[in-house]
Amino acid sequence: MYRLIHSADWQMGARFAQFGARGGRLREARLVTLRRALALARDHAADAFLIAGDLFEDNQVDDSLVAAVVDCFRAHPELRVFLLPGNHDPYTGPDCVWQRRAFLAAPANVHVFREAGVVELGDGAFLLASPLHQKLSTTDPSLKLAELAAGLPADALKIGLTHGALAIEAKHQPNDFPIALDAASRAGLDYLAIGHWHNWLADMDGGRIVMPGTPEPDRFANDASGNVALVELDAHGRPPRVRALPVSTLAWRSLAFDFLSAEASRAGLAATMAELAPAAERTVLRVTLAGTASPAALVEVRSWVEAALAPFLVGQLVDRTRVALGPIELADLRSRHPILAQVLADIDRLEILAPGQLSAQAAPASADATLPENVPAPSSLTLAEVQALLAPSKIDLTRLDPEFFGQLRRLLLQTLQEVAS
Ligand SMILES: [Mn+2]
Repeated sequence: MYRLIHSADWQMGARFAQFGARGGRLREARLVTLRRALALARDHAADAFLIAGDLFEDNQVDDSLVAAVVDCFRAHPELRVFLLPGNHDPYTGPDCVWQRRAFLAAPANVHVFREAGVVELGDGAFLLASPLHQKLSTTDPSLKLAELAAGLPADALKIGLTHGALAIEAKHQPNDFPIALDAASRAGLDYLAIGHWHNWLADMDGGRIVMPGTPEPDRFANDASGNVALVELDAHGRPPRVRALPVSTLAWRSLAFDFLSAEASRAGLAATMAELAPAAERTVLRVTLAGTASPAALVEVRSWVEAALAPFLVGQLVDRTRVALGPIELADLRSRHPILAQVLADIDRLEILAPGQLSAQAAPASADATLPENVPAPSSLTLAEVQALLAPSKIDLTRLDPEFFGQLRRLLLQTLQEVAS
């Protein structure tokens, strides 16, 4: 029997720019995960450790990171490690990551497939690899494996290794290295280890094509990532036994606070965050604020959420609220800052006129309805007036989304508070 660990899409060096300086913590976690996966390979007495492309985020990653990754492999001399250049880290010649000093001086257990080729694994088993040499191509990289397989004994156990999108109708780009859905059986392979997509996918071509997904989650939406595949192969022609082994270091969680039900939101959020607290150092947590809030309520909730996020490895606050003044605040603003009040009313009108938001047409009158009678209601802009106003600055009304209007209101009200204090 031949036993291997198959992984892909580590994307070491991924920047996670959306988390600013804290992105470094996510990069470090990936090395921890790689060490864990290698230790699992040892514990399961695997004969080989395959990385089916995109070990690195790109060919420009730091030398120190490349050295740290090679050191992970060096710590397991008992394990044969086979690395395949993918579309993120294609083998493109002297300047690519695979030609760095750390790889040119790599230990004997590390094998990089710079070109397509076959390695004899022993016991009549062969590993056939088709690496990528560019970032995009309409050619199926598994065709190369069929060519290589044709030169091997028909009854030999054959394991393929390549990288690309599964050619599922309407689910892939034509230039994304489309791999035929029968690529393994077509080439006479007993197992085809591929990488590219980030969720676990193991039911193609009679279970002979496996995409293990990224071993470390990289977005809030990934629901089937965080694994490597443990694969057991008995003999040529026998179906592989494949099992997902969880290896991820970090968990990504996304929570919400809605001002529509502020009290229930706060209680629910507090309870969930308390549940997550013991694993705070291993959790990437996003809290999205939604609904309509007064400036004072928003400041209070923001500071509460920010404090609650502090213990987490990465805490991200996404503010999608709409700032609204209550009747008394609005009346006060109109008497003391009539021009600003008019600007805010114009922003409300603009948002209503922005296409896609016409359903809110009826909404704006509500604030005015509760106004004291002695406060004059602002006049409303017409669509023609708005278009005439925006035309000279070439602003396209359709490009102004709710987030833009939210930021605009916050900025104005913030400035007002700063000026007032
Ligand atoms: Mn890829």
